[in-house]
Amino acid sequence: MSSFLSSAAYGKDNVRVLKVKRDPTDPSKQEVIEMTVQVLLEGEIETSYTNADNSSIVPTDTVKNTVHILAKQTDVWPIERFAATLADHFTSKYNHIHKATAHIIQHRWTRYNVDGAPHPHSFIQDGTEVRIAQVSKSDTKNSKFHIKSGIKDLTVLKSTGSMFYGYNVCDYTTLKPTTDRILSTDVDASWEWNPAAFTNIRDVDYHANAGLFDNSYNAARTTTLRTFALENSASVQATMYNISTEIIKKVDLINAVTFSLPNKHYVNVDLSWHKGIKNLGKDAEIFIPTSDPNGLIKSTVTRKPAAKL
Ligand code: AZA
Repeated sequence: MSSFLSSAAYGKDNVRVLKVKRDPTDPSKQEVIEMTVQVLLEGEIETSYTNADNSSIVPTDTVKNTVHILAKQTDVWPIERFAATLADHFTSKYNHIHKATAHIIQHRWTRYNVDGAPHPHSFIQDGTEVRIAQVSKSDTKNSKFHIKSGIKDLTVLKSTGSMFYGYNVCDYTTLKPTTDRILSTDVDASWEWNPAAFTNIRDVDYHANAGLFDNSYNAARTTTLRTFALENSASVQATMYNISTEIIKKVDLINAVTFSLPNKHYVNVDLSWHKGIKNLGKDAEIFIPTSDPNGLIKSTVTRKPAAKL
């Protein structure tokens, strides 16, 4: 046969969990976390594909049960810790599973105020934005935890403070340059942690307890929103680069920042055909939101290794 199994992974996707944490001194005071979990396993599983031999398969149903049981038995805040717990579990428990990758989407539940005070156990889903963590762990000697964190589906728009001119012009170009346009995107940002700082699960716990993942998530989100608002953007490319370099500057243990941003066009419409209505340039008030096609701009900015002395 002239083909071979060159890659294989399997597991459970879309495992949904909500965990409630009660304040021991007042059980009506609670926190919640809602997650959608994916776990993929790799290792000596080849014959399950090539020989229909199921003996190496830890059933995906078992993977789902494990997510529920470890969610009950361990601390799942922040999601980087829970993803690391899952990846560590599968590579430790099964000798023939050599790599596990846990990907967690945390849905947004924000405590809300009632009569001016934060309610102890009522939350609002304020938007589609989610927080992401992905942890990969292999069982080879000295292998580290490879952790990625991120934000997805944070939708933003600014109605001025964005330009686009000076681009390549050729015989296919119809786009007009502008010094004032609407800029809108769904932020998809992720940052990769330096694996050298995460040699075992205790390192992950240590940094989680010290607030590293939560503080960095807040810093990345704030930096993204601040720069988006404050900068007079030359392009999506330039803005995402500036945000990425700022995040790398702020958090020492972040090695790389990746952005994938749709440029969701809002097209200024010419209404001059109707009684000479002025709606272009400085008179622009009416725009047509277009869902497609959209620009799609991606980048990864990586920390330069420190110079050797
Ligand atoms: N980047 C932008 O910010 N705006 C654009 C582009 C681009 O690459 N292309 N058209 N409009």
